Amino acid sequence: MITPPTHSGGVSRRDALRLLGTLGAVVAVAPSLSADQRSTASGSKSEPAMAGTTRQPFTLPPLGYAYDALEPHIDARTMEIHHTKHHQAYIDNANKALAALPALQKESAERLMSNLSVLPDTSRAALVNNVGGHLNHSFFWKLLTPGGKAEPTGELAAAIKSTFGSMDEFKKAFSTAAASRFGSGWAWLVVKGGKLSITSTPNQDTPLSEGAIPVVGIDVWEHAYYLKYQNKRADYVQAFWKVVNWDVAGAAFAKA
Ligand code: MN3
Repeated sequence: MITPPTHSGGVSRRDALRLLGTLGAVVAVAPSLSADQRSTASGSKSEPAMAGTTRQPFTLPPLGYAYDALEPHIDARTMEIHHTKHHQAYIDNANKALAALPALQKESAERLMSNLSVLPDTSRAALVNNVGGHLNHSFFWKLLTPGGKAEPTGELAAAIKSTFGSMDEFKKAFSTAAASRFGSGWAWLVVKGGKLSITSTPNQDTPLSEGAIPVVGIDVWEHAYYLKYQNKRADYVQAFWKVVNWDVAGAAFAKA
């Protein structure tokens, strides 16, 4: 069992499940968490890398670097449209869907995506697409950086080596997952069951919904690369390795 990554501050898995059970019954105020616990659970202190502006209403997080900062690997126009149009649209649609669901409005994006069974059937698809889209992109921006380290260090480096044999073998397997995800989606390095593994998800599904915690993720929707790379997704995936923020990945791994 993996504790969902939002529960960084004294909220047990059991409390979280009890809370979500209550939400499932559509009670506006969850009695099992104090206000303090709740703010810690979705708060800004010691958040995992996937957290960010995940409290509602969701807002567009700043990139933390200029749109052209990842050139020539990811071009400025793609970054600007991806951030201000695509990510913003997920946010707007997520907030719109949640406006009709007051019982869920205090929940972080991570918690909603970690517990899909509490979402109403009629809204689940919209929430997975749009809350998931917000969460995935918030993580993705943090995972990119101009001029980062070429490779991970420390515990993540050791875990990659022991799991995949070498950094090269890891990159090869991850790139294959990214290339072979049919249509739109993501490829991921995750921690699941205490172990590193590579997976991919369709659309904006997040590994959190499968009990896995993202460490590295790449957006392989065409909107992420088409202006520069057109049909050459593999070239985009190769370029991605030049701009990975291994410090962020390492912190996500340490947290998981
Ligand atoms: Mn995208």
